[in-house]
Amino acid sequence: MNFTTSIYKPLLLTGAACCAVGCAQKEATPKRYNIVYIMTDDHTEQMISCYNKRFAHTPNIDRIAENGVRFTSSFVANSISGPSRACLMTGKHSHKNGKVNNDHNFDNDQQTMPKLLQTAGYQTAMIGKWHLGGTPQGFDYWEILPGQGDYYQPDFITPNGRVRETGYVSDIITDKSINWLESRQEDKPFCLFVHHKGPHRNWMPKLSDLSAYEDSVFPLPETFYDDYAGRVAAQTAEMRIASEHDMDLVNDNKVYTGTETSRLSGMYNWKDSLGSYGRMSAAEKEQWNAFYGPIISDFKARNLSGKELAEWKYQRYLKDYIKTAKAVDDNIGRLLDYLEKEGLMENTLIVYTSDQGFYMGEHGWFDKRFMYEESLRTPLVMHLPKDLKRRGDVTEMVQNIDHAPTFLEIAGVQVPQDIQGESYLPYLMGEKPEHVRDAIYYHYQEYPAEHAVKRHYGIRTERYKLIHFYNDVDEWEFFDLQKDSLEMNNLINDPAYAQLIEEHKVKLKALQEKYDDPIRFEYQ
Ligand code: SGN
Ligand code: CA
Repeated sequence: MNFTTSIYKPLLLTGAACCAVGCAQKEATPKRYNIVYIMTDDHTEQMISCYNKRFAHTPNIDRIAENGVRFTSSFVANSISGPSRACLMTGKHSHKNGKVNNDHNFDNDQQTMPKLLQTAGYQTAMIGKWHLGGTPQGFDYWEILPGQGDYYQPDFITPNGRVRETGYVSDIITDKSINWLESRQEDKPFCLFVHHKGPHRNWMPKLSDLSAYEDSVFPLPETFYDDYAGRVAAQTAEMRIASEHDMDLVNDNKVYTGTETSRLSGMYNWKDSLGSYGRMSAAEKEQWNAFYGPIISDFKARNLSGKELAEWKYQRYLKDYIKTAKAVDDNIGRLLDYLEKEGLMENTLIVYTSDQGFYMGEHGWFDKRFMYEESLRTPLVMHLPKDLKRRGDVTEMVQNIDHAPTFLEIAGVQVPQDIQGESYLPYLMGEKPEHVRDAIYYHYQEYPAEHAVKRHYGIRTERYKLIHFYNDVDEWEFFDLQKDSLEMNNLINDPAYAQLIEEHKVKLKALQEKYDDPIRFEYQ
């Protein structure tokens, strides 16, 4: 499949684009919309009210979707931060861009979408969580968090060195984004990447949000007490809320009075002045402790164990997570207000997404990594410029490798042949692309590592999912998502599905070949 030809055509037909690079004739006027790409860290569909109203209220993310589109089948190619960001930047699967796990270095010298936009005359800026290592390239302006960054008094790495800011990270990232918009050249289109830290672990809310959602009692997911029968890799994963090893009372549930110790150290060592708690000012710590103090006393007095303890941790986890996400949503509102005030809504594509989905107690878990729905999915909603007519739900399958070719098309840049993603611009224009995917490919490789999720690859079609866990195991899983949306019933040995499983293995092999993944299975 030649993606470039197939996806480039619809835009040319509307007369909206002409290649800005290497094109002799400019017959058509490129629209060259501005792009504001907002990405959070670990924010999952279940916790966004335009996807699911049971838990959290996210009025500003909903506001983006209201006048635009909501993708209902949006997936990542590798459910972990660094690799997901590399997929965004390159439009390629992890094995092609080289960033296969969080530890691996990203080669910043390679072709990236921001570089191509910059060459085509876009002003580009990257503010917030980078998580690719090295020095960002292709941006006129950048200020990035070191590693995971911190919630309070975060450091930023800038071209001029490292600076420590005062305040809460989501507010600061938004201030920096608005400041950059204020100072940009108004006669050129721009692409701004706003990459929030929130709501990443260890879910530290902003002080003014501490009391939000305190009266809520969240329903337990149906699969909270999953016994992982028939799913071998799930049995050994270390991401259980109920486990004191996996979800730590001190680091994660804030049960800290000054004497408790935690297995988790480094930046989350609360005693360390560089740790996330240690970074708070004395006044901030006082407010923090005044809030958590009574919760901790009550918890200690109840001496919980077993299911009661697991459910207490679940309730505290959801509260802290949702409060942390609230600060992000409030700040998205602030950014939208600014864009509205500046009259930028009509010619700007505003994308809201996350680097992957997350478990909010489903299968008893937190974290991500698995190819199961909660973490394979990632929220994706967009406000569209006036001339992009589509509204409502886009149900076709899209993946995070698709942003790069889409943004390039919008900028009128010829999409390079080696980009593996497919532009979703035709959907935004209310058209059908020439090629509609019937399957997405996934490959996760961070093992052995924290949370102990085995390496695996697989495909998801509209109705089915085939996964192969490999490396130190050799386990296949097959799910019928229509009959078993919670993925509890592995059908790999069910004779009734044998034919379908064979067909999916053929399809998986074909995609591994098409994407040229060097790690493939031998089909016999
Ligand atoms: C940290 C977290 C993990 C998380 C990874 C990757 N541990 O190591 O729970 O899976 O980041 O997250 S913590 O104790 O340091 O919080 S990612 O989103 O950046 O990939
Ligand atoms: Ca993440």
